[in-house]
Amino acid sequence: MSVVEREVASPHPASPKGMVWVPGGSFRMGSGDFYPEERPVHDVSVDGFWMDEHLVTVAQFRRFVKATGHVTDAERAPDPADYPDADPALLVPGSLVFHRSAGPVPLDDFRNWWAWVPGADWRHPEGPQSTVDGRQRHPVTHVTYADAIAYARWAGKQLPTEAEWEFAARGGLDGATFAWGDEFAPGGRMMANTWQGEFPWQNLMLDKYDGTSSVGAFPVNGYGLADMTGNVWEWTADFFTPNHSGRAHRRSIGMPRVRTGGGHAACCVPANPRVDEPATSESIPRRVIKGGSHLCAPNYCLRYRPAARQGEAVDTSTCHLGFRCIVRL
Ligand SMILES: [Ca+2]
Repeated sequence: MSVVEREVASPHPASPKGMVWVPGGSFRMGSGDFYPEERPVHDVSVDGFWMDEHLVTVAQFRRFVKATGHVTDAERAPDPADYPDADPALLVPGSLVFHRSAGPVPLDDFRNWWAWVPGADWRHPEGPQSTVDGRQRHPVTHVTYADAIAYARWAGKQLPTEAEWEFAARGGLDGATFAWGDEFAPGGRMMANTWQGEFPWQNLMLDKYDGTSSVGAFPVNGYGLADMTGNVWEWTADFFTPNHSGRAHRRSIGMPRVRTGGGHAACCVPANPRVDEPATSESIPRRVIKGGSHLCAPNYCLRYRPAARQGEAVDTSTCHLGFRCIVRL
């Protein structure tokens, strides 16, 4: 028996449309080489599942809205009862939009590049005067966690857990820094839509894209998944934890798998872990987002890696956050 057990083929002959089979297996989740929230590296196993081969696009989200009449959170005025400390004048429909600064700015204050823009939503990503014309195959943005869940339910799908997402992003390259290996731009080839240059003012666009890009504009990973790195961050179903060491709110679905291969002593690997309780200290819970975005730059946010993770408040929508879905057996 090998240390990494994998079902190499789908148990079903026909793929759901637009989805690829991600075989189950064990992997090393997290990284000890970058940010503290990614530590410690630990063994995890996940069962196989189907995953959208690309991010949910503007066109796909439009079909969902047409079918259901769904109104996104960004298109609705926040309820003052939920935000007792907020200026009522600011409780209008809107979303967070990135603005490039004119020059270098202190990186410890995100207000130097993020602005709350009334009228920004998935149809108007930069504000009310903007449109998604010509961007139908770009990932939908300005969606909250609830919006992503609503879409997934309509599609008969789910959002991935963090472990499922990270396993999928690694594409079979267990322990690699990036989804395609250990080198950022192998042979000079850009592998994802990130930010090259000094964030947040100098975007060199070596990858040719300022802002979002059409899904699938960059090479797919080992499982055939596009844009698991960069373009936009992706919602996952897990609540955020400051790192991987806490087990208080973490549970596994199914029996732990016993590893006996490789001459190592047998040990137990958590199967299908998920964090399904929020931190009690958060008035608005945060969920894990993965993958990094077109705004991730080495000088500020080297998070265009499978192990990278951030917490995002569930009521937040931005111009660099979207999602994709999975289907479990
Ligand atoms: Ca870019």
